[in-house]
Amino acid sequence: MSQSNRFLPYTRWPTELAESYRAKGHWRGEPLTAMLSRQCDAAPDATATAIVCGERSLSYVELDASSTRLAARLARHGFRVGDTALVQLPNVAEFYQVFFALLKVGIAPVNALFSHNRLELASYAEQIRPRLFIGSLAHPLFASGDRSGELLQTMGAELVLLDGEGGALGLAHWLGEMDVSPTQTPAHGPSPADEVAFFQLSGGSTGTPKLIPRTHDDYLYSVRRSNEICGLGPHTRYLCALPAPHNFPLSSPGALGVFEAGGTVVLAQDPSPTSCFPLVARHSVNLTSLVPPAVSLWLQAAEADPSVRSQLASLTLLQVGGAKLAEAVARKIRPLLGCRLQQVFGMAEGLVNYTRLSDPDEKIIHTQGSPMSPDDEVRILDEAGNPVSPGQPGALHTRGPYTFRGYYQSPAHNARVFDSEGFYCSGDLVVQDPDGYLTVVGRQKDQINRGGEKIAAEEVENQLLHHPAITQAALVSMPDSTMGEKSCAFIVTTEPGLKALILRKFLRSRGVAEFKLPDRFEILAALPMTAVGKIDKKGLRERIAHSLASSQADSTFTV
Ligand code: OOB
Repeated sequence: MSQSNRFLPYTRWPTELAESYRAKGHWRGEPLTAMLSRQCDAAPDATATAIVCGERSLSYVELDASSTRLAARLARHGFRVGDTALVQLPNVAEFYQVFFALLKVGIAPVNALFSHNRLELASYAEQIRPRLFIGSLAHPLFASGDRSGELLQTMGAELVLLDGEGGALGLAHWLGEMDVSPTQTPAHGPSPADEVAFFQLSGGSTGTPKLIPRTHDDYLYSVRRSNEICGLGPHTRYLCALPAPHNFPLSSPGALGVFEAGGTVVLAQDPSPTSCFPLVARHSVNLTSLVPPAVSLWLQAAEADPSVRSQLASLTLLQVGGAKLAEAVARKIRPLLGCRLQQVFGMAEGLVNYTRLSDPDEKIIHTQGSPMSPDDEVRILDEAGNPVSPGQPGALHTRGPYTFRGYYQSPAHNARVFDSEGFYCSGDLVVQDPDGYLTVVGRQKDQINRGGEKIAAEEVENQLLHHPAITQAALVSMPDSTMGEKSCAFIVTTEPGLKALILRKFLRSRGVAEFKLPDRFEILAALPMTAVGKIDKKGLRERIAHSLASSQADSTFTV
């Protein structure tokens, strides 16, 4: 097979737009791995720390060399450009070592979140048919180290490397020192800059989690532009407390922004104050990104014990995104945490909006920022597809130099979410102010945003319908003071005594991730329908919101 046939298929930008993005210098024909070589070439003996992970720290030279060793071993093993990998690692240095190694060979990974379970991994594997799986013994699915499990068998990967395992199939061995110089090993990637570098994960609104092909060109541009807006440099000490593969902590500007700028990424296991505050203090962290529920926890901790605030003295900028930040919470950030706020409204599909560092406080508190690129095109449309009047809410449609043009191998879904001009409809309802700043006011897509973690209603409904006693199911959001939204499953059942506990156990047994388990169940005799015969989810949302507000829990609640 010729080399060019091995590139992964993806929906390309039309030639004219692609050329204009090149002409403007957005797309530079550089692979994402260039950020490492740049740091190492600039200072070949550099001992500057790229990553701090627990008691370990990795210099740029070590990060580059270890990823080259893994890449060389994979290439020797027969891996090459156009292969795919499924990776699931927690917030550890190995996540980045593996990411760069795969890019160096030209293997495109799907980086599953650590909270993902059997169902998500199986679905990703089915879509990309990975030749390689890299997981962790720290995950319950692989804790036993037993490689004969059904998931690994059905995944069909030729090579399975586990972090935490000793021996020849342990990830540590593949990253470790080599007997030959990596340069003596067979030539390998990376793939050309306008080909797929890796897949981002869609928050999803359909039954199957969708994959987003991201090219080197588009992703690196988003990182560089994010760095300009957020002011990253070698001085940046970034705390990565959200799941490392997520688009926000990976590229907005996230860890890749830090590597591009020559700063330091400090890894946290989770965004709780107990994990993060000591790390901020110990490593003089000056930047981090959080989802709103984590911000609330930080504020509570600072309010409860003002002395912990001294631990945050080095923090100058807190980015908040992933879900809507309540104004009241936003106002407390500067007085209680002593740092500035930046709102970030982004999506794994592309478009990222930032409030700017120089914006007046009111703009930062009230809006979710404006598109980062002058070449982001945004249209706000009413239900008939016409532009709304200024200041009116409408559906966000966008295209641009780092917004994808199609989910991986999903023609039917793509036909629904892209218009004829290639604008992607994000499913968000927004208002745009005269300066182009967006405020998120609602959502069209059938998704629950549980404090930044996205749940596709249809996926959970399909799983519930596998239960023999459930005849109908509808998952909707319900308001929650800490998470913003939680999920409520309305079900119709032939077994009136069915308990929430049993249903959650059932979903878990089917491999549904913990964060997708409905927070509440309600049994109804029948689901309400709209005039056109669809389940009336708006009605269900109002019903649960009303019951919660009046605290008159309906006797049909099974929780
Ligand atoms: C980020 O990416 P995803 O792919 O997990 O989720 C995207 C969706 C958006 O379409 C929107 O519905 C929601 O999450 N969202 C926000 C928001 N940021 C994201 N809703 C309200 N306010 C915000 N600030 O969540 C993501 C990707 C890159 C940077 C930041 C967030």
